[in-house]
Amino acid sequence: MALTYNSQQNETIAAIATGISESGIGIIRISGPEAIEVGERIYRNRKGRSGVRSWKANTIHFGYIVDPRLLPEGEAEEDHDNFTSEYASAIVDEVMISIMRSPHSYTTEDTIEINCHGGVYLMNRVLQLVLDNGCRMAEPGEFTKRAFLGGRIDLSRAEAVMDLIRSQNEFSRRTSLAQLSGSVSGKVRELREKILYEIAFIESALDDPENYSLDGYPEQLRVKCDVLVRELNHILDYSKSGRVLKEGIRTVIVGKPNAGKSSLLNYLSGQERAIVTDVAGTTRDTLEESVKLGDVVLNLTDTAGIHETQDKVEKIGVERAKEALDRADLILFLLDTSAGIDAEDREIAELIQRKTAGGTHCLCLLNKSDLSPKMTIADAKALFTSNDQILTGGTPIKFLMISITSGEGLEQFRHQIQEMFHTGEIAAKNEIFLSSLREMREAESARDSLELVISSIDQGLSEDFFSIDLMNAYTSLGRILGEAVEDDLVEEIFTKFCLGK
Ligand SMILES: Nc1nc2c(ncn2[C@@H]2O[C@H](COP(=O)(O)OP(=O)(O)OP(=O)(O)O)[C@@H](O)[C@H]2O)c(=O)[nH]1
Ligand SMILES: [Mg+2]
Repeated sequence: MALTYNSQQNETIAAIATGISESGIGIIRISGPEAIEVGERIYRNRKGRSGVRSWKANTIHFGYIVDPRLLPEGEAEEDHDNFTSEYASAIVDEVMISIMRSPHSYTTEDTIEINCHGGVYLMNRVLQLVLDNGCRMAEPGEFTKRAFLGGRIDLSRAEAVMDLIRSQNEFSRRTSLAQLSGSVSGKVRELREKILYEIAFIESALDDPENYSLDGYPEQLRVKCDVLVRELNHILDYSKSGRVLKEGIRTVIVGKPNAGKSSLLNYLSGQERAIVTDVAGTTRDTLEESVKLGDVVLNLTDTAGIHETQDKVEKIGVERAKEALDRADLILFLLDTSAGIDAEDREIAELIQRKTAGGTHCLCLLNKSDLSPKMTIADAKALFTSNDQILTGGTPIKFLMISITSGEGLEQFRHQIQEMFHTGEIAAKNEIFLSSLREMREAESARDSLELVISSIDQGLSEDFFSIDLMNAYTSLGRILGEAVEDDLVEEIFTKFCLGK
């Protein structure tokens, strides 16, 4: 591992490890080489003795936090029969203190945890005493950073700790726990080992051609790289769905004026959130609302109908609609079947195709099926197939007849979304996926490097070309685990942690 302990590691740090609120109990955590000394200075038992230094690891002790400045010198050396009444003014709180000794603690350093009474004032007072007696305030995430630097957890698990603390629903709690247990790390390690084996094989063969033959090797390597690329793509696919489950699907409703966009938003949110009228151009600004749909949350944006307009306010609305379209994971494209397809629909379809070509999902909803329809699903499909080359490689668009008024097709609509993001699948299957964008970027770059190996093989290039890209793939995957990462990346990740963790 490229990282080693730096000077900062020699400092002892402290922070309130529980939330700062009017709770029944709060924990102050102290970690580092001076932790036990700090405890020695500010802890006294019923008889007024300290003795933290002699405590066994993993034990917990009742006693008092005292302000040593208010006690006479040497008082801790002897028993006091009435310590609590005699020195009442020096006692700050009645506590339980636990001790963990290096390397058997979360940070791998000596650690003291003071369980004091909760309450903002009291906890801050105890913390201040701790800081006055030999340590400094911990930075956000610094305890977990030390756990990582001490080699106790890898980066993937460190990030899982942060996610776990922040998790807001059952799914995200479960996946963070899975990541914490090392399932992601395990998979990434497995892929890395396979790559390393190939690097080692090529190196050996180049060094010692008599014992290792490269005859027929490129073909074998190609098959192996193919499998690795597929595995990484699979993980990436699920990772995107996983993010969607955790954070919700950024969904934009687009369509020309009067198609029924606001009606759809109201239907999904179960309330009259947006104004609906038969006047084209009712919605002039974007409007947001989160709704739960089975397993997933849709972060919906209703937009102003996209069309050519001279109206100043409407123009801004149309611009905003286009911006929302750019950011979306899912586009709900509404067509008004009672009106028939026109130039405005074509213009929107073109904007959408650019997005689906880049992997954005799109569901085309042919609304108002209760009225006499002037278009079919085939007509709607024709909006897109006119421009075949953009479609290649993109996400296929799905089509559905619905009526918000009569409810036709709305059940299928819900189903379709779950299917598109295969959310039911991952929630049920305990699939492995990368939960942070950082990890996904690294996995993508590993996949790209492996694809370069394949193309070098196809071009008949020599073996040393393979090694370079294999090494890059190996390094990228290593970064997911935090091996050989630059210091500032570590800095960036850990400052995202909550204080005291
Ligand atoms: N018959 C019928 N009418 C519908 C349906 N969905 C929406 N409408 C009506 O269509 C009109 C326009 O609906 P909105 O939801 O305001 O349409 P919009 O796309 O938000 O329109 P703008 O905000 O102007 O861009 C309203 O009168 C709705 O009641 C449907 O499924 N069937
Ligand atoms: Mg509207």
